[in-house]
Amino acid sequence: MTDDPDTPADTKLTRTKQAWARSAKFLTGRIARPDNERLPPGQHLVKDWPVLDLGLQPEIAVSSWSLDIDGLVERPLHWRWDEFMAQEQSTDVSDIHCVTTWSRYDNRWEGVATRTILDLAHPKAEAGFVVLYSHDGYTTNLTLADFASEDAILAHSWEGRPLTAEHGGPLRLVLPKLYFWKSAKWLKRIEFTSENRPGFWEVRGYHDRGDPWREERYSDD
Ligand SMILES: Nc1nc2c(c(=O)[nH]1)N[C@H]1C(S)=C(S)[C@@H](COP(=O)(O)O)O[C@H]1N2
Ligand SMILES: [Mo]
Repeated sequence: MTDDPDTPADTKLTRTKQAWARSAKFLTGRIARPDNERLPPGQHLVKDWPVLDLGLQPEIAVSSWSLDIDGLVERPLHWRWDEFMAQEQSTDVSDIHCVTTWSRYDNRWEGVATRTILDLAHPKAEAGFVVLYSHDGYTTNLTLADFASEDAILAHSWEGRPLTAEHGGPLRLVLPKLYFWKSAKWLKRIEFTSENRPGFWEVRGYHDRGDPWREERYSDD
């Protein structure tokens, strides 16, 4: 495994989650039929909102915040906070499904839709994948198609309030149709690539895609 040396991978929770991947914990073998229920197989509902991270929660002031959108795009973008906030705003209400088996319904997010980003940055024809980079050293990978999901949003607010630092503020991705590890907190860079580049959890036994309805928790090997 090759990592950024300062990626804080060796916390107790990180070790536990790697062990879960090795033992395929939580796999129920039930695949939900589409639309037959709201809760994906093997999940349970929570009312609070758990915090999951690598053991470190960076505090990023909006005054020093910026976002880079680069790689295989016609128009690379570099936004300071007020430039980001000046982009077309969207709202979406969605459910969270975390691979550690909790789900939380009806979260109202505000931010900039990933489709708005795609319209502005214009990925090149060869761009089939996206890598997200975060301030804590975390990365995660997506296909361009998943990144472009209609309800995917770069969120700065939850339930009408700015996202707290523990939940990834100032800015995180929210991609409701995949397990929540794909929704990078403390987002700083979005890179478009021609090849798939597995991220932090994807190189530690977690599934490349992570569809909760198909229970794509772990990779097969
Ligand atoms: N930058 C960063 N993003 C991250 C993580 C992380 O450790 N660092 N953890 C992921 C995981 S495993 C989950 S379940 C969700 C947790 O988000 P929450 O703490 O807001 O519930 O963030 C995801 N995004
Ligand atoms: Mo998670």
